[in-house]
Amino acid sequence: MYPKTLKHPAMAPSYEKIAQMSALPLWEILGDVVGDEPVPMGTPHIWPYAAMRDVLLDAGQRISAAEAERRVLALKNPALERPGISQTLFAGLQLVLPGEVAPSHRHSAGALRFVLESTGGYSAVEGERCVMRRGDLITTPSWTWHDHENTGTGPLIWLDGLDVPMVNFFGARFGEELGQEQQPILRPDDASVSRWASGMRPHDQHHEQPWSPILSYPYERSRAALFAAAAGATPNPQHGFKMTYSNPMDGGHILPTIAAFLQHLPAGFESAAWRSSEATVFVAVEGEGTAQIGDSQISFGESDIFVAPNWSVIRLQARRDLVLFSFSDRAAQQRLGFWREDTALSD
Ligand code: 1HN
Repeated sequence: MYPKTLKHPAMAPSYEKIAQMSALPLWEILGDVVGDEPVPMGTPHIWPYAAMRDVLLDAGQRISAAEAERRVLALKNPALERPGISQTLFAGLQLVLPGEVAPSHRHSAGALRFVLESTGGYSAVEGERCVMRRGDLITTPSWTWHDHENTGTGPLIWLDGLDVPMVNFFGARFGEELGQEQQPILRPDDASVSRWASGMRPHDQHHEQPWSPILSYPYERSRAALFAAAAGATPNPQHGFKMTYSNPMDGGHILPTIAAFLQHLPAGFESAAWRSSEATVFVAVEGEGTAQIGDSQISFGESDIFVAPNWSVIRLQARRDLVLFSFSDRAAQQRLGFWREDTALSD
């Protein structure tokens, strides 16, 4: 608990007594409690998709989606104790085989799904089926019922991103099973896209919750928006062309805790260095590149997943035309008022 070399050795005789009283002399540990700037938590790391997919498909032969409840391989940061990809975020790869259903439940943790492989299927959220195609982003806000079904002929695989570590940090974890495999469907497929995602909103519907009423951001639309914005524009030095998935009610993030982004780096683009107080999970949707994160050099291709811990310096390079999806805890940090970035780093 105390530093090896005490700052105030003259006080040492009283430290045993202070410890026995379940107290701490702040003057010895102030730097650990406040400090000048963040210390990155966890380590940069990459999970190559091909290898993860093999293990996941093997699990698919041995345990059913119903038995598993959720057939998910959690991506555990090698430098953290808890099963998170960062101190604040949970990430996992989930497999649902043809004909299988992951049964309906709900919980305090909010989630997003980024679809990596699909021949047909959907995630049902709060009475609505969100169709799953590669590159689609689907959200499951806190305490919304959700179940998943593969209606295709091949494996359905996606990246799960959840705010589980944040919910657990607060000790606010609740959960409930529906008791039936699938929830009743109340609206047409992708109703939230047609109702809320066209720059219009329904006159007679209110949406007071702190998340986006759009539950699905289809890749076709997101990619088209990204490339339209990039056409003829100058890339941002740190991010290339980058867009934020946004809440049409207020322009904020998709979830109160998790922000999501899609960015395009043209072949050959080398970004300037950047860091921010958020931890970010990246997945390459198209192309390949390299990332320098802190002291780690990472080479990635399609569907590979890698993490940048909070306050780690990030540089991205596109070997081929690159589309990167990412999610981070920026939404929570901005709501709480302490998110910061630093773009003035010298190379
Ligand atoms: C969960 O409910 C799902 O519903 C996926 O698909 C991953 C990881 C931790 C806790 C709950 C799902 C999860 C999860």
